Amino acid sequence: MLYVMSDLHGEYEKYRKMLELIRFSEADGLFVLGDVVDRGAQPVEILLDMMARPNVYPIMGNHDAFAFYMMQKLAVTITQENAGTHLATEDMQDLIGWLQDGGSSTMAGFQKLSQEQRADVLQYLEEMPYYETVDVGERTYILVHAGLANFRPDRKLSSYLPEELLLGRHDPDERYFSDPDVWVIAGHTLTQMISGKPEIYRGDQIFMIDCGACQPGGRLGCLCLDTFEEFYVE
Ligand SMILES: [Mn+2]
Repeated sequence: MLYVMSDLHGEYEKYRKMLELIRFSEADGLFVLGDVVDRGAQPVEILLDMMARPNVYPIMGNHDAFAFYMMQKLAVTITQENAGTHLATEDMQDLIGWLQDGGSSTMAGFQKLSQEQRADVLQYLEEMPYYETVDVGERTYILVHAGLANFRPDRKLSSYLPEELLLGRHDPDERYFSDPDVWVIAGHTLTQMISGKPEIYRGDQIFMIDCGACQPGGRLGCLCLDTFEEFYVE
């Protein structure tokens, strides 16, 4: 079976419970549509678990991209020579912004790692693709963190800029592709903002799956692309 979930945001316990709930095995596959890190308590634990599973496929989210950017800076070894200067003023402002946007759990988790683990985590983040496509049955799914901003039917997927895929809101009520078998699956926008409910939102050839795992009243949602069964962890 092939599954999708998104916006885990450090909710390691919910992620583990979900893997149990769907009885995730080596025969299955799971796409995680970004925003693994920040906000919740254990983002780095989730990353390490995903890294150890060859059948979990990450896609970059805006929080993952920014954490990668910041952690690269924080991974610099501080010496007497660079101690006063290795974080420039604008980096310091970025750091404060990141911490205010939930980055402290990611930063704390990263700093507990060995040098070797840090290098592995940075490489894993760096190699996250900005989108994937996958065929299940008759359908082709485009998997992306936020959506396809500035969509045009003739635009190649490879022409979208990172910020269009990571931050661009995808109108969940607009139909994008004339081919009825091409569907988009995205996270990033809370389904509570769309339907008022922490449930996977099924639009016209689109699924929105961020049910707010780290939000009050939210849940972690997971969709099986073979059966369309929905799973939730409170
Ligand atoms: Mn996001």
